[in-house]
Amino acid sequence: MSVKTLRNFIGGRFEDGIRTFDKLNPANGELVAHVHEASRDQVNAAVAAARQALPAWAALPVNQRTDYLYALADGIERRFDDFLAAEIGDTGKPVGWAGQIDIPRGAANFRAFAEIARTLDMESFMTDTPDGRQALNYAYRKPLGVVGVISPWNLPLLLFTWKVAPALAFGNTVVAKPSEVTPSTATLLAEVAAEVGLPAGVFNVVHGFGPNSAGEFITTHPDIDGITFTGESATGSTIMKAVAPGVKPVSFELGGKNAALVFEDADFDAAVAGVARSVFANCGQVCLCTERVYVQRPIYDRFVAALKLEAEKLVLGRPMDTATTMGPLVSHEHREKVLSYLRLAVEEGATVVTGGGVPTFGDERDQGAYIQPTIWTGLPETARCIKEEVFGPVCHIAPFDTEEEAIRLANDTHYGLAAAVWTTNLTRGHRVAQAMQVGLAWVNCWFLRDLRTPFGGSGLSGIGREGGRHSLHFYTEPTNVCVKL
Ligand code: NAD
Ligand code: 6OD
Repeated sequence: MSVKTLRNFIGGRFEDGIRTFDKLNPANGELVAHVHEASRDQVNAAVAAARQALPAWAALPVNQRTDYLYALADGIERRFDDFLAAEIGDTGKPVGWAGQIDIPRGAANFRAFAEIARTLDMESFMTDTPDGRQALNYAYRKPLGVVGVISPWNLPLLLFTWKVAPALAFGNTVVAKPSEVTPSTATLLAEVAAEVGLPAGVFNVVHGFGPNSAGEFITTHPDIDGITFTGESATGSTIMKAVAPGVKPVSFELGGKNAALVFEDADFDAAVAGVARSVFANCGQVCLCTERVYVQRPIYDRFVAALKLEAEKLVLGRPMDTATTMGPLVSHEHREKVLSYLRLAVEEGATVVTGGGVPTFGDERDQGAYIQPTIWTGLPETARCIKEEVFGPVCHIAPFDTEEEAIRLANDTHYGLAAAVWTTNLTRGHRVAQAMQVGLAWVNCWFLRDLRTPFGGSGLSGIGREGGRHSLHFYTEPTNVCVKL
């Protein structure tokens, strides 16, 4: 593949930055792109462009505004192969996953929020007045303003558009920074925005890093009205401090250390397949992945053996090979972090059921960031590998005896993003799902999404919910109008 040059998109024009950095393909170490890092002045210019574009964009009739979102969705689909190649080059994820999840969701996010914006109703109340008459109260929703979007590398297009789409649909303008690790699809989206004639300044893309770079320049900018961020909990904490002086609203989707609970009455084969997916999908780099698996004691040994078989069946292949079921981690740097947990688990007393290191291939994949899918047992619940998010294809499996114990173990974490419960007793399924201290609980499934539902976590996993009408809470501000009749 030819090496790309990725530029910033500011006020409707592509611009070089102050310097470039290299983006490497994690599957083979090859150079993918030279990326232009935005300067502070360029971030300022992007914010100014977004501010200038805001009144006209916010005032557009909703059908006209959302027509642009449908055009963006169509544009992604028109250039599906470009997006697919860009996403795979950036992440090394298998073509099957990226082609079925990442790119289609990029388009679906625009359509979903366009539909929600078109069909919005308005909260209203008839109020009795002290003098025996009535008043009409209604909550008129205005866009928040210029929104800063900062996104991570694990589902780059999906998570970038998950924020950009509602922001635009509800009348905001955007300055967005994709992860420096995965800059390609955001740049393609800027090309599509230019192709469909999105008004200049409505959507701006700046490239760069976090501290002392585009990320920090956005979060500390006085003329940004709110920050929506997906990434690590520690980064969320830094951003909270950065926005505190301006008392800016934030929406945070952060890390997780999610539990899968498998009861003895579960459909065994479905549970094994489902947990294999919730542990190893996208090489374990989904915030919803279940790194803690608790299995009821009567089926524990059989389950460990079956999940080991599933892990060993994964095909660690080239991303463009349709037989590949697990690609590399996103970067060598991230592999170093995951490997440090593989070493730590052994120091903490884990039994390594399978995996535990770096595979060798004897070909160009040895230059990639591949890692073996890994299962541990035998760790104490206090171990760091049980408490901290690894964000790789790893899990620890532990037995439990009672439902109460399973709930206590699952909730014994400072995170609160997601949980998956496997049981054929649906009364138990509802009960346990509702007892989970998380934003999202799945029963007999995992990562099954309906974009109208609330998405987000509590505790270290985030602040607020996005999705469907829930996104209104962050992307709009109501003015209550009270009219005496
Ligand atoms: P990260 O926090 O390192 O980076 C995310 C983004 O923040 C990047 O664009 C980065 O450049 C930027 N950034 C970093 N420091 C910054 C700073 N000081 N100021 C402003 N911006 C800054 O996260 P990551 O490693 O890219 O992503 C993996 C993490 O994201 C995992 O913890 C995962 O659980 C989490 N995640 C959560 C969700 C969710 O919905 N809850 C979804 C996906 C990923
Ligand atoms: O499906 C989504 O809308 C979403 N925000 C997924 C996040 C996955 C985390 O890695």
